[in-house]
Amino acid sequence: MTDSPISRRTLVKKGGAVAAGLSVLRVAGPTAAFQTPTAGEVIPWLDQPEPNPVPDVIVRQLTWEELDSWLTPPDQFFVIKHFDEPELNEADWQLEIGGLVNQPMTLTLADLKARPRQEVAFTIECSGNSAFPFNKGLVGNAIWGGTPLAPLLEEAGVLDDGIEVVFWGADSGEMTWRDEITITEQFARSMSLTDALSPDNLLAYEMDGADLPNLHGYPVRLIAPGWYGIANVKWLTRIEVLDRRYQGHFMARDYVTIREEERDGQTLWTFTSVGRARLKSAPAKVTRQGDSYSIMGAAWGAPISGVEVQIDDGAWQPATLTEGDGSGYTWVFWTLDWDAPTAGEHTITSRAIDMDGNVQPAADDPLLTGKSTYWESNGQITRHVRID
Ligand SMILES: Nc1nc2c(c(=O)[nH]1)N[C@H]1C(S)=C(S)[C@@H](COP(=O)(O)O)O[C@H]1N2
Ligand SMILES: [Mo]
Repeated sequence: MTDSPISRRTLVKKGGAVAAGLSVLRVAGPTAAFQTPTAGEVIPWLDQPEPNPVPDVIVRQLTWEELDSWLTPPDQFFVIKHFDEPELNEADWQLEIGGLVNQPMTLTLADLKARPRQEVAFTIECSGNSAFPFNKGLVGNAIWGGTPLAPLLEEAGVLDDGIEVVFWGADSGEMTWRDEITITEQFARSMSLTDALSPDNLLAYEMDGADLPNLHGYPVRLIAPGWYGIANVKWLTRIEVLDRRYQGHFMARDYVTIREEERDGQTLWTFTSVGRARLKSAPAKVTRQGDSYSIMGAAWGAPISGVEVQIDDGAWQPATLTEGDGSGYTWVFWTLDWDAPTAGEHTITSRAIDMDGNVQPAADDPLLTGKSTYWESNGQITRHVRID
């Protein structure tokens, strides 16, 4: 390290970037009644998640009542795995970049770590979250560290015909198509070349500063901020550029949203692959301190400008945003004081509003009721609580 003004400036700049990434900034005034949004005794929801019928797929979920840090502790971070859990090791692992590129590449973990390191705080949500009574907690927030994808694709030199980038994981499972063809398909998801070249996409090898835990994709996963969980391919082994759309199981068969829409009085069914995150919020918990009650929750899926809360059939009340980083990639925490609730059962519903003024849809919005698949269920969530 030298004392030259340039390196000092760089240091300050780096320090600032790290601080911005690691610390959470207040995006609104201080909360009125409590020092932290989580102080006090938690009153558990009456509508607890039902038993998980697919423990091999939904390995872990967030318990909303336990939410008290903006970064989700790894042991509370939800896990989804559709196939087996690969056990990759650094010595054998390598990443291939191929297909329609000038210069195919083979990279080791050391090669990736030798490249520029970048961090992004990103709240991942599974697009199936809150679609069923057993999956209320498929969302979590972490700081992901790795190397940006775009410069690697540029170095490999995508050929003119290349329009699509496929990301393959090491996990695979048996798939039968049209009752006739049974194959072992590797987990894969794709993106358009334009989307893949987003400067925020990372080949991530760290979660909150430590190696990726195995269940989160060790040694390397794609982190595509702003996309639903499914795009963030874990246990990544191969990236390939194609001259056509990729139609693997998780692009074209599963994680497809089917909607019934009206066009000029006619019914039209649309089929779209699950893509970018959607505006959403959830009440996390009700807490009590003496006679004072407070509701706290989270909002994510877009840059959040506000959250409103409805208690029973009352008016929508603006909540106070307490923590967030303003990036639009992470969740924002909110609180609302609940003055003198009456004894008995109550419902609590939240709705997020984004910077463009869009409001999270009600559960009975035609956009959601016209949907026959459960993916992308970003409707308002109502929780039930009893005050004694
Ligand atoms: N290789 C691979 N990547 C995957 C999956 C998977 O089953 N295999 N599941 C996807 C889904 S559906 C989600 S919601 C996220 C979940 O990420 P997490 O388990 O790290 O929370 O990973 C995605 N990436
Ligand atoms: Mo998912």
